[in-house]
Amino acid sequence: MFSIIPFYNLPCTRLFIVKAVVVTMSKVSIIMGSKSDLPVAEKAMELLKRFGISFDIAVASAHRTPGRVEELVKSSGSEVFIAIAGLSAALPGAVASYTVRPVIGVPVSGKVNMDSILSIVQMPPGIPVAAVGLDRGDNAAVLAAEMVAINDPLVREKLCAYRLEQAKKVIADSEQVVSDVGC
Ligand code: RP5
Repeated sequence: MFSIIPFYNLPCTRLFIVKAVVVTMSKVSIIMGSKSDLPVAEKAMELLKRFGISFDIAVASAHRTPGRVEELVKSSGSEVFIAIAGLSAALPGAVASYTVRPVIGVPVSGKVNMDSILSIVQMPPGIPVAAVGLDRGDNAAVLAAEMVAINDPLVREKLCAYRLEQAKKVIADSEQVVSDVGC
């Protein structure tokens, strides 16, 4: 996306600079509050790859780099955000404050696990964040895929196949348990 900005405006001289605004075109944007959240993001990336969904990833902290969070959200062309954060996990809410696109918050475990869960679940009225369980980057990816699938039949097919695979595993596990127990 390009925007033309009046730079110097004199009667006979009109100069413009063209400011290039890089807009990322991935379907899903993953933002982590810290590099230490990467293991949780990896769970999400693995499933997004499986579903054939393009994504981008960045580190930006709601507290340490609030301006960067705003820039990332406003320059993202993604359909869905996955925001991953621990401790006083303000990141998902901060991301949601800059967009009306859906934001999925992933609380990250630490010494006190309820802190990040409540920070994400307890958003004030009007600025909701969809919360998944502690460290559940995988569920964040599935939920993001379900949102993308609304307009993408290929992703929908892959989600159905994923469901089927899980159901088959439950049946296989059951048969294994019955066989092991010998009844
Ligand atoms: C949060 O604080 C991050 O999302 C991370 O989960 C936690 C710890 O951050 P680091 O001290 O590892 O950078 O903002």
